[in-house]
Amino acid sequence: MSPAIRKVKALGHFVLVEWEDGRESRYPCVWLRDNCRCPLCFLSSAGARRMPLEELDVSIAAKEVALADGKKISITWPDEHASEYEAEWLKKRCFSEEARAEMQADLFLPERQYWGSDLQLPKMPFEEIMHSDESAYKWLCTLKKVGIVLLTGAATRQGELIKLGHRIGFLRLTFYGPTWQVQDKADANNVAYTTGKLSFHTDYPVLHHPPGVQFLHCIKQTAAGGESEVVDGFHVCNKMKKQNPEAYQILSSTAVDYTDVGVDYCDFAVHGKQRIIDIDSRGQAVRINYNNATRDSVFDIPAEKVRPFYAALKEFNDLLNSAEHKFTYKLEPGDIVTFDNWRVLHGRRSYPSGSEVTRHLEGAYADWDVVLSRLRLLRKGVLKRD
Ligand code: OGA
Ligand code: NM2
Ligand code: ZN
Ligand code: ZN
Repeated sequence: MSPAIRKVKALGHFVLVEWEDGRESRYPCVWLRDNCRCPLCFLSSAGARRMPLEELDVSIAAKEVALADGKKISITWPDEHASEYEAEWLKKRCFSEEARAEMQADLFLPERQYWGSDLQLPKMPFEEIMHSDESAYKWLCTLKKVGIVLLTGAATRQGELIKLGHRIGFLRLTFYGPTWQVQDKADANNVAYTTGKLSFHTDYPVLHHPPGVQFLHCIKQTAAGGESEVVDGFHVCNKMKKQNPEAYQILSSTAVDYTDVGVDYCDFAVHGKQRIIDIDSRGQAVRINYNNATRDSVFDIPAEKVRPFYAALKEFNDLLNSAEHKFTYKLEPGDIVTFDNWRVLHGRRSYPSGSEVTRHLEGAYADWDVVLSRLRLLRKGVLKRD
């Protein structure tokens, strides 16, 4: 699969590589010099650049280029510094639009499978993903693509999420602790710790880097009520952008104040600002930051913009709750729902309150950086590639 080079030549501020299949790639000289892999310029044990930008001449051009056996090119620079680049390494870094798109897809797995009430909730045995790398890889791929996977058959005691954390690397600590207990509590420091209904929300939008992934492990489930609801926030955003572009614009540009003050793992006074819908440069939703419970009464926008904002939020909220978009299920003891907290909004139906605990979930967070890191390492092992 490693590609061979037929010809190489210097042309102004570029080096042109012609591949065996006749295709051509153009590499800017400044980029080549910056990415010299020699031990002076590059610390291979860290996979990191040693050469500081101060030493880089942005107008540099190759003095001499040569091909070594089709698998490598060598470049001599005006100061006689010599660099070598392997064909495979160059191929992956080709600057053509197609090659860049392919590399980015490989790195960040942007593929999405949108869903509504028709969701076929992906399920996998907990023990299987804990022991098999292939299963764990499949779990994380599905989590990224679909946004939700149900793990089944975990023990019905606290501590299973700590184990799941070790499986990926580590969990994300927050003010609610390394893991947290969702149950009815006296003087609850969060609406989640009551028996009340939780409307569709993402967790922790008060944090400036909200947790990317959430785990909820059902230890005990109430007989009546307590059902779970989920909705694909990105799918709903696509709909809303079409249906009401002005409202979408308001939600994707207005910074909303969030607040969370209390005591749990330690005391906290957290304030943050987030747009309800975070978008990329192409206007595509990349993160939903919406929890109506922690949305602050402080609202930093001009008075005349307030009502249009509420109208837009109401429209978004209505779309989230539409029967066509939401999926309802009920967690059973031993289930662990794992979902993309940047994409999937979740809620719960209320359940009867009483003197004893009838429902108990243990929850935990992880960051997408950690989860995707594990996914890439598992992929390397499973597909036997770099
Ligand atoms: C939460 C939450 C869901 C549930 O704790 O943030 O959404 O089913 N819980 O209790
Ligand atoms: N809990 C479940 O944004 C939030 O307050 C989400 C967080 C309490 C850890 C709830
Ligand atoms: Zn070098
Ligand atoms: Zn929640």
